[in-house]
Amino acid sequence: MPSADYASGRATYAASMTGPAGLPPELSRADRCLVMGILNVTPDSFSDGGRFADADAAVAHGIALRDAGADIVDVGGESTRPGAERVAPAQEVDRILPVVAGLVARGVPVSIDTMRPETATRAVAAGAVLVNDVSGGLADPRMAGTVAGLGVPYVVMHWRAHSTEMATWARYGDDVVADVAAELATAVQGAVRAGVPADRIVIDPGLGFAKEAEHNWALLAGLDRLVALGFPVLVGASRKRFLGELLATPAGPRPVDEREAATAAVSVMVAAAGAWCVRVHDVAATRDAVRVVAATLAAGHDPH
Ligand code: PMM
Repeated sequence: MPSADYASGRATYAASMTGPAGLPPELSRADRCLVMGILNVTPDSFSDGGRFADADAAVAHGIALRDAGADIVDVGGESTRPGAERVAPAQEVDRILPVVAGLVARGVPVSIDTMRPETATRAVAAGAVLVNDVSGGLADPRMAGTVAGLGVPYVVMHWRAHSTEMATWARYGDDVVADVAAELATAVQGAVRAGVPADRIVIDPGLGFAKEAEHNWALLAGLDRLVALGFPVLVGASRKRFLGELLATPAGPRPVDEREAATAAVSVMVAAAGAWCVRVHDVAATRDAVRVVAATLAAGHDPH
């Protein structure tokens, strides 16, 4: 575990941060946690919904994310906020395709955030280099096989149910980390059986998805146990509700756009625990944060 044992930890740390096989060389670095910028091309995402629904505005924002330090920009056309209804498949493709193509044309590495094989296929054909499936293959049984055929890395997130009903699924035993790890292992096995090479798989605890605040905190506290599963780990905490609840005042939860310092704090913790990548809205703060972690861990390497 790399977080506390700085003196002997650097090699382990670098190894745990090694990304999935199959990424372009510029994303295959292992000297710090990578930063994934969030680009929701949706009218209804909880934090940035509606702001980038127009393709030109979305492409401009994706370029701004890259310029602010994002290693990769995650384009999504379907909101997964709690309670969200599903978008029609054709509409999802219509939303993401011009944005993926526009960013790829400008040299921005793009991942596609989708549960649908058709959307993944179209996005990869347009140049996306990674498929980020919040359902970990559970929403569509064809997804893992499709990603296997596309030959790109696959993010398998912990997920139990669609947004309209996920709140009722936020029930775990005494050890939520063990439960999530076991369900992730099952999802990973499904992906491997469908043909995705194990070394192309990334796992993600799915903070906020069928999880109450206490579950999210426990997963952050136990992130080293997920890292120890041996797959690159992606974490998405950015601006999520549990941060707003933590920082609430009598007036209510901390507003969504005032959760950046808390988000950067999470980025520090998970980078120190060996996460491969963090998925955030405010790229600049987290980019600085992961560099601080990397410099600290690198300095701890010198034996005296
Ligand atoms: N969270 C959201 C969407 N996509 N993908 C991954 N891999 N991990 C996450 O935690 C995740 C995700 C929801 O947040 P958003 O509405 O800000 O995109």
